[in-house]
Amino acid sequence: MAQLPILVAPDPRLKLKAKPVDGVDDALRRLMDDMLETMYVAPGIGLAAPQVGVSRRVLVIDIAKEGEPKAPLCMANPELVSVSDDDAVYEEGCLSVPEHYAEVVRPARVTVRFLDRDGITRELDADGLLATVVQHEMDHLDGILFIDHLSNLKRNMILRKLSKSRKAATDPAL
Ligand code: GNR
Ligand code: NI
Repeated sequence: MAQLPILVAPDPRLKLKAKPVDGVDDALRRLMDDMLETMYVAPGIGLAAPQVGVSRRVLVIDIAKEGEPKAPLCMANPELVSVSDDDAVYEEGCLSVPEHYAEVVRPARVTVRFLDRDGITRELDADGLLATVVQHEMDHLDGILFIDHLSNLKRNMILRKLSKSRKAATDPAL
């Protein structure tokens, strides 16, 4: 397995709409495994392929807490089959928006259909944190970040800080 570099906003590659995969082959399984390792090391509870520069509809999730057995979920070509009418609010963060957190409103429950690591079509009913993370990761596949759910003022404030800290890292004179 290998760790992959995670892109940080504002990076134009995070804004692209990712393409579906044709199916799950060994190369795609390797990508899923590398994404899981990258996510566990970060650490994070989800990761979408566009965050590692791969514009394909692939994501991984593990919301198991520290000390609990790992519970990795791999999804290719995920689609929302249904969403609840009622909403839930969670404080979200993103590995591509480091050190910024904000409350985001999303449907409280979703049903998602996807290809698993073996290429088998599955459906998953998610609520609570899992429902939020599934939607957060699926947003990445459409070039949407959690900050796109905030007011323009909050989003621009965060993006300005991120480009400043990138410039400072590239050129300490700034
Ligand atoms: O690690 C992550 N934590 C998190 C917390 C609340 C809502 C969503 C997330 S996903 C995030 C990892 C990430 O950036 N996935 O794209
Ligand atoms: Ni994210």
